[in-house]
Amino acid sequence: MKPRVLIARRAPAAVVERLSAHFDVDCHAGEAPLAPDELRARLAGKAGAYITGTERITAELLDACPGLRAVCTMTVGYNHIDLAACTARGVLVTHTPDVLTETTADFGFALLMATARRMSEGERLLRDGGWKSWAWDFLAGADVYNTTLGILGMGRIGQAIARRGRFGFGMQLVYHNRSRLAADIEAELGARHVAKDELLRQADHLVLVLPYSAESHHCIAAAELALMKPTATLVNIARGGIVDEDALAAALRERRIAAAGLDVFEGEPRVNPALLSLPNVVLTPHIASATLPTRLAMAGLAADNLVAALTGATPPTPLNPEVLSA
Ligand code: 8YV
Repeated sequence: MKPRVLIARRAPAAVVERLSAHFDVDCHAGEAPLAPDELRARLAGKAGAYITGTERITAELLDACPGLRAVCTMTVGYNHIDLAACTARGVLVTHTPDVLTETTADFGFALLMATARRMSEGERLLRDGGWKSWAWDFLAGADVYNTTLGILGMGRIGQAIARRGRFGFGMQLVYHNRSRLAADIEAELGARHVAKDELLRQADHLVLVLPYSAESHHCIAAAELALMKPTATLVNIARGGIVDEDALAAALRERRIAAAGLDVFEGEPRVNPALLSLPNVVLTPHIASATLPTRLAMAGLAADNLVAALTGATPPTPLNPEVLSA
């Protein structure tokens, strides 16, 4: 008998086909994510779960599904999965790093540009018939070229954004990360590691690309925003919960920072109404990795992981490989 797996969100046909060749597949084909109790019911008796960022894997869920052996998420971030609880129960967890790095960095830079140069504001004004004439300071924004790019979280995506800033836009680079980059990478990028407060003070454009955890929850709040330049731009492509959105909305409203570009939100898909009413924030619906080739690559890698995990092979990108050797 083939192992039973759940594909918890609508997935590319090629993925369903590939998984069906190995497993008895239960597909949730609806557009909305399964509610937690539906997810629990559908995962009961399954050996594998193919999930995305909208499915939360908690200790309680794992206890209700003791047959589960692998959780494969089509995301690089894994804050929706209780990794320690999975490891403690011998459940392998995999994610999809690398395949989305450049695409996500492209988007991070696009959001930075759109925010600094007030593109959404300009388009809204034009569509609303508000473009009447020329004025010297009409929609004047912030320069990007030859300014200081600050990056909080210097993993793969942070470094890809840094390369765009340095080699494409002649930017000076400052960053803060738990661990410092190797000296040769710092030298290649011309990146200076600074304390978080210094990063906030120096950046003309600050991009958040750090993982979300209890430690990074609201790590950009009123006190941090107060350190930033009044002309600065803040971009978040990591997770919404990293930023205290009420504090950010207040800072934007009072022009204590110039503008923000947000692709992620604490209660997404709900967006804090305080942000929705502000002109100086560009809002996008969590689409940083959303190109067709990249999403197909992520979906394919998640499928490769699930097939390997349940057929005794070594999954390409495990998060808790210690489960494999146990
Ligand atoms: C995904 C992401 O688009 O991979 C991640 O961690 O945030 C995005 O690439 C999203 O989570 C899709 O499931």
